[in-house]
Amino acid sequence: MPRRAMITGITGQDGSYLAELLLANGYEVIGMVRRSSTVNFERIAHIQDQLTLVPGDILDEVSMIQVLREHRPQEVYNLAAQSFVQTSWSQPVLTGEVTAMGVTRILDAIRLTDPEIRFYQASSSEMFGKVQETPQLESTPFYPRSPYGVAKVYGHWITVNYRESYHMHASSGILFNHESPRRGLEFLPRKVSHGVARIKLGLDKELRLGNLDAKRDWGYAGDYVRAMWAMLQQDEPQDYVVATGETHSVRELCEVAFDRAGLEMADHVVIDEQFLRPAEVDLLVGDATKAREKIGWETEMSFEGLVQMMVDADIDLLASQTR
Ligand code: NDP
Ligand code: GDR
Repeated sequence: MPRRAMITGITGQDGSYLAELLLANGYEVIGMVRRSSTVNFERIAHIQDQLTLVPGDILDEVSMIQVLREHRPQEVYNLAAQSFVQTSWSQPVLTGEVTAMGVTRILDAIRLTDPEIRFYQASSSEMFGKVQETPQLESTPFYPRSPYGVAKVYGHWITVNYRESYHMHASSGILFNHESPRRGLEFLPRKVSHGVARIKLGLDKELRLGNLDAKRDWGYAGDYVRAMWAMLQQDEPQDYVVATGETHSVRELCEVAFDRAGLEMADHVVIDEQFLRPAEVDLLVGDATKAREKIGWETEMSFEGLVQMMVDADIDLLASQTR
């Protein structure tokens, strides 16, 4: 019998890469999708015929109990979230309902239907926020700096709590920023790769950005979903930091991207206050020693390679759309 996994957030960046990985590993993949007035399956269109997509919402526990009862997965990956940090200030309550309380709802749905299910929670380096030590690892205290970060801290601790209260196989992956050509257009690296491509093709002249000095540990989403799967294959549930161990500023990322397209960053980047945040996370850099040693996780993509791949992909995409 093939193993069965259920993914919440399958229509997102990570959901699409994780679904590909699980299919390649011989899984039957159940994707929970929320109702919307227009279909948004772009990221999974190429594998849709191999997936079972079922309706459900992380805001609605009954819908998840229903899905779990009907499809009986052995593994559940909770990727659903309001995941854009900036939006979490304008929609703090929604962010809390989805990104924090949503985790309790799915954990409880699992507890009620089949507590043997192995559970993955998509925790985030945003929980470290105003960092208390550098680099950040599993034992680093949290100090979130946005409603999103606060919600993720809740999601993280409720996962730990269900593990300790009910002996569930629940693990939390503290993932640092990871990107790809499938990243949403509002996130910085994709905004830059897409903006550079538009300028290259003569569709735009400028790219409006916020804080160029923030530093992040950026990796490739395709590498990071391997860590999610590996965590659920361990005998013991645990929490792991997943990161490259390198940090770069927004400015450096822009330089690599503009350079790839043969353009000068200084000619096109404009600072626009609307993209500054009420509280910033200045520096993130992770120490993934535990993930390397315990689950054998390695990153394969370099920072430059990632940014260049995203710029190339956006130039190809826009060129094909304008032809
Ligand atoms: P995306 O924003 O690309 O995807 C989020 C997914 O959540 C989408 O499929 C979205 O569905 C779904 N979703 C949102 N609200 C609900 C809801 N009420 N019910 C059910 N599904 C919902 O995020 P990523 O793929 O980048 O990230 C995946 C997870 O990992 C998120 O939890 C994120 O917070 C976390 N994370 C991401 C990192 C990164 O760098 N990418 C780093 C650390 C953590 P729809 O398509 O319908 O909007
Ligand atoms: P982040 O990602 O907030 O780290 O959260 P994002 O790419 O949005 O921002 C990275 C950094 O770039 C700075 N920045 C800008 N950001 C955006 N989006 N737009 C701009 O114009 C801009 N200018 C500068 C930001 O201030 C920030 O410092 C991502 C999300 O995927 C979360 O869900 C995830 O948990 C964390 O990564 C780890």
